[in-house]
Amino acid sequence: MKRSLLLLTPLFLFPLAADVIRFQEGDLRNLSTDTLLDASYGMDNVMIREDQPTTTGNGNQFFVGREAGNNTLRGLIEYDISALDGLYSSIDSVSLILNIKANGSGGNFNIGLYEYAFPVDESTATWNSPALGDSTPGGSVGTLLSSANAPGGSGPVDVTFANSSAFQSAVNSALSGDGKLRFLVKQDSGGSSDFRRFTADGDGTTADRPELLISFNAIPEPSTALLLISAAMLGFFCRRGV
Ligand SMILES: [Ca+2]
Ligand SMILES: [Ca+2]
Repeated sequence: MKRSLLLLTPLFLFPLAADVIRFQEGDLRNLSTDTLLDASYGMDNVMIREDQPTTTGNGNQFFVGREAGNNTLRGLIEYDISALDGLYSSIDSVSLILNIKANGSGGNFNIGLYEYAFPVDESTATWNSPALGDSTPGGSVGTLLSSANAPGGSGPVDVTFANSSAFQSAVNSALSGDGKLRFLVKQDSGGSSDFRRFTADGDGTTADRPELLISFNAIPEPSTALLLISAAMLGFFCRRGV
């Protein structure tokens, strides 16, 4: 074995554990160490609705689905994930958890989490003008990142949009771009009067607000790297019988 390969062996034998950061309005946190990183972290989360096309639905809930009259209800979300800059070497997995704690309408149906390519401003977004540069009523729907079943009935219940390769790609694109990860949330099955009431980032209970979880492989600390290299060198010399 070449010496350079032998030196690297311990890095593969003992991969560093992934860290998890949770992005949530009012609570940016390293979950692996339970360290609060920013208590004033802000995200954008807003409802746009077809029956009120010029109204900004920036409250404590956002509805997704369709209401009586077949009017569509959607959510827009934007997270700034640039806190990962300088911390991560690669993205391990990503998921989004939305909470329901109030009755919606109808039985189970599927909800899609889609990539959204325009800057979300929760204080101005409307059905007719969802974002700067996007003049498509209801928002331009991007790549499907993840799907979830939204159960009928009352909450509280969490709806999880699980990891996918497209979801991870969106995270990597955001990190190599402006650091913003943006979603459009919409109904993908069900009837014309089925909708869910999701807890929005404006809710009074921080823990119920939308949570973005990103698991990442950290850049090794210099001391850790030094330790691994020392261990590798020790192994090398032991094998040589020096
Ligand atoms: Ca906000
Ligand atoms: Ca909001």
